[in-house]
Order: sequence, then C-alpha cells, then structure tokens
Amino acid sequence: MVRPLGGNGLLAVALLMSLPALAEEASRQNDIDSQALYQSHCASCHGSDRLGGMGPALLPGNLSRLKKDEAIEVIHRGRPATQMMGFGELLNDAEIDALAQWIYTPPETSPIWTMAEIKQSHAVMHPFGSLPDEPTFDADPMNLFLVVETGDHHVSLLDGDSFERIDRFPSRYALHGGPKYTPDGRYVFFGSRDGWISKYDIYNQEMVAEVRAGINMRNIAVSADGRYVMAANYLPHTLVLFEAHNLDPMKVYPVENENGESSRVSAVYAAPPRGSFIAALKDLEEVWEIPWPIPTSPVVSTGHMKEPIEALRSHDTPNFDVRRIAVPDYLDDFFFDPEYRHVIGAARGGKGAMVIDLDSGTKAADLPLAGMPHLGSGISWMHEGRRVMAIPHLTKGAVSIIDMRDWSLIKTLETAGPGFFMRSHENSPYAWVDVFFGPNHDKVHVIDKQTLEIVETLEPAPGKTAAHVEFDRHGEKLLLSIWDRDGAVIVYDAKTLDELERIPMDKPSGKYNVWNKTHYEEGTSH
Ligand code: DHE
Repeated sequence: MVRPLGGNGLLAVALLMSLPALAEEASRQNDIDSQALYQSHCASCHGSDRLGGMGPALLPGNLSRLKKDEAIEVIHRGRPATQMMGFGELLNDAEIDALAQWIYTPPETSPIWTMAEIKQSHAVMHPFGSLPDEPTFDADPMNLFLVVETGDHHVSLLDGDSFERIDRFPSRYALHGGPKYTPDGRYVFFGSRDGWISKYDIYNQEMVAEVRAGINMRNIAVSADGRYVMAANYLPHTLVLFEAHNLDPMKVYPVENENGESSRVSAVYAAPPRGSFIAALKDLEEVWEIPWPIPTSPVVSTGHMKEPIEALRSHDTPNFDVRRIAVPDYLDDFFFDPEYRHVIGAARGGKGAMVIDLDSGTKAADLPLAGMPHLGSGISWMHEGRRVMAIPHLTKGAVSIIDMRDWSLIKTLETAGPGFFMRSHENSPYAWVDVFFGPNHDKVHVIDKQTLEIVETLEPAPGKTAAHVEFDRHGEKLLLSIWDRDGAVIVYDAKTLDELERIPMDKPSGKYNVWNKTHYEEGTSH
C-alpha cells in the first residue's frame, strides 16, 4: 500500500494500543488467518516482517495518518499513482477486514534502526582511492546514461553517443528515485525503498560501498561538492548523514518538532546555490534546511546556475545543524526554482500547491491546482522572456503551465490521461509528458515549448506503458522507457521525433544522464 493518506494521528495511535487483541479476536471469530493472508498477498511488496520493500512498511507507526476505514478502501480498490493494486476481487470483505486489523497490530518487538544498526550494515568493498582514476571505456564520461531496470532489479550503463551497453549490474531490491552522481560524474549513489544506499564507481564498473540507512527510505541527496550524502526515511523517522567517500555514517537526525512529535520524511533534496539539504516532512508543518560546509571554490557553475555558492548563501545556520522553517500546511513533493530561493510543495489532500520563500520562511503564493499536481516531475524553461514551470497531474489528464514571476496559471493543457513524468532539455524545442495512468498509458505527448500546444502524440508500443524520458547531454537525442518485463528503451531524434533504435530492457523505469544531472539541466529532475 503505497503512500498513506491523511488522518488523525493521535486517534490512530490510541486505537493501536488495543488492536492486537482486537485483531486476534476478529480473526478467531471469522476463522481467518490474517497473518497467512498477509504473507500470500502483501509480503512480496511490503516485506514478510512488514518492514517494507517495494511498498512501504505496514506497521502502526507508518500508518499514523491513515484511518482504518481508509486502509480497507485502499486494500479493496488499490491506490492511484502507485503500484498498489486493488484486492477487492481476490478477497472477501471479512478477509480484507482481517488484513487491515493485522497491519494496525504492533509487531511483537518494535523495529529499530539506530546508528548501531546502520554501522553494522556498512560494507566497503573498495576503499576510496583504491581503484584506478581513469575510465575503462572510451565513451564520453559526461554523456553516459544509467537506466534502472525494475523487472529483475538491475542497472544498465549506456554510452550516450553510441548507446552501447558498457555494463549491466544487479541493484538492491526496488530502487526508487533518481540515482545521484558526484559532480565529476565518476560515482553514483542509488537508494532502495528498503533503505540501502549503494555507491558505484562508473569508471571501474564496481560497487564500492553500501550501507542501510533505514527500514523504509524515501530517497537520497548528494551535496554539490560530492562529499556528503543525506538519506530521508519514513521508518524510522530520521534523516541520516553520511560521508560520501566510503559511506561512513556521520549523524542520525531524529525528525521531530520542539514538542517531541515525530514525522516521516517525504524526501530530501540538495540545493547547491544555498549550500544545503532541504527536507520535506510528511507529518509536521515544517521544512528543514541543513547546510553542508562551504567549499573553497564553487563546484556548480554551469547551466542556469551561474552564481557562486557563497553569494547565495542566505542564512548562517552552522554546518549540519537544522534550520526549521515553519510552513502553513504539510508540504510534500517539492519543486524548486532555479535559484533555490522558492520551494513549491503540494499541499495535503490534493488541495493544490504552495510557494514558500526559503529565505524568509513565508508563503509567497498559493497555487490552487486540482488533480494532485506532481511537483517532483516539474520542469521549467524560458517562454516569451519569462521562466515558466510545467507540471503533470496524478489524478487529472492535464499539464499546468505557470508563470514563475508571479505564480499565475498561464495554461492548462489537456492530456490523454494523468501523467507521472515530464522532461525536456535547454536545447530542445519540446517537452515530453507521459500518460502513465488509465487506458492511454501507452501514449506519450510532445509539447511545443513556445506555442504551449501538444504537437505530437506517440504510441510506440501499443498496450504497454511508455513513460519517463531523458535527453543526452546535448539535447539531440532522448530515451523513452517501455515499462514492461518485455520492454525496451527507445532512442529518438529529439528534433525530428524519428525512432532511431530500440534497446531491449527488463521493465526500465528512470534514466539518468550524467551531464544533465550534474549540471542541473533545466529540463531534468534534480
Ligand atoms: Fe516515485 C522519484 C515519491 C511512486 C518511480 N518519487 C521520486 C521522488 C519522490 C517520489 C519524492 C524524488 C526522489 C529523488 O529522485 O530524489 N513516488 C513517490 C511517491 O510518493 C509515490 C507516488 C508513492 C510511493 O510509492 O512512494 C511514488 N515512483 C512511484 C512509482 O510507483 C514509480 C512509478 C515506480 C517505482 O519504481 O516505484 C515511481 N519515482 C519514480 C522514478 C523517480 C521517482 C523513476 C525518479 C524520477 C526522475 O526522473 O528523477
């Protein structure tokens, strides 16, 4: 069950105290073995011990904002925008009820993941500095792609010019979110839903270090100088800081407010111009900013971020301390403006979004957008002399285009169904958006960035989901995933939209170009 809904946390916690007995009683009365049901229907995604896997952990602490009747509804019908399917046709009402009782039953021993467990999980296969410094291949090291293949949990490393496969290696189970590169493009960090961070040396094609940051992790971020990694967890309620060379754990941040109420972390992002990590909290009305030490020279000075880091540092919180920014609502799913002055976060309950000025901590604007805007997939570009941002919606067939000067809505483009990902490149006239959900999930729209119209709708593999685009470093070619066990990555000419090549892959999801990611290219995810 992916992504708990809102709810009354205190009420849920109070209820939980008596639920083990209730669950047992309900099962006895109905003669239903809820644990066996859980093992056959839920364990493959949520873990046999309910500690999470592909889906989140199903433990009372993780469900604090989900009421039980909402959980029953989700088990019945599934959850839009996630991998959670509905079980209404497989299980009867009593079985679904028993399952819901079971997931609100606290485990006999409460799972913990402290610095001790993190340290115990830590493995260094090749200490920093022990492998050769030259790439083993001839390809342009800044124009490589990593492709996450979720079918058999592998990653492919592709030459971004010839599209030849340089390596294909196993990943941890259920990688999620974008892998994060060091600024020189040599190393990459992957995060898995069950908390593993894996560091891979691209030049030598070796996994060099691993560590488990939590039980249910959301994502990771890497500081602009490549020296620190921050992990955001749902379970436990922590942020964890690592030194990037060998993934040595440095600090565990319990995520709680001044009254001791704790929160899951939705995600953490690196904000290079601010020299800090920014964390989105799911259950507290706060955004956290954690600065890393300022490097002696700016390391990110290309693309649309030309300002030196020092000049933009807007606060004087000591390194690695938390600056709490109070926000007027629970914010989730962030998009930043190119200067990282403003964060745009989705408000709770699909009410739209809100723009927060990170310097003053005040609300700059409301964006009353219906249909769950997917801000994490937003992109921006210059249009008629102003910067605009475009975002797909998770429950509505639309792309919203917003003027970033005054946050007004310029246009709502109608699409063939709700979309998940958007992509473009500074050198491309087009933006791409998929139709991830519904009957048209095999279609992809191409939007003209100047007329703001859909100019082409492609259907590259009828019946199979086509989603997530990434351009090469020059913006001349792009890759699109056919999201299927018998899938492929399709190479397109970014101008003519002609298909150039189809590379077979096992359920490819995201693709990440080294140059675009390390240069914070405006059309890609950060
Ligand atoms: Fe994702 C990125 C949250 C479901 C595939 N997803 C992200 C990020 C967040 C996020 C916060 C940014 C992390 C980063 O890159 O640092 N995703 C969520 C959810 O809250 C949601 C809706 C529910 C959940 O399961 O947690 C969700 N995501 C999914 C899926 O079901 C997808 C389609 C399949 C999967 O693998 O789980 C999916 N998410 C992705 C991908 C990215 C991602 C491929 C990276 C996109 C990029 O281009 O950077």
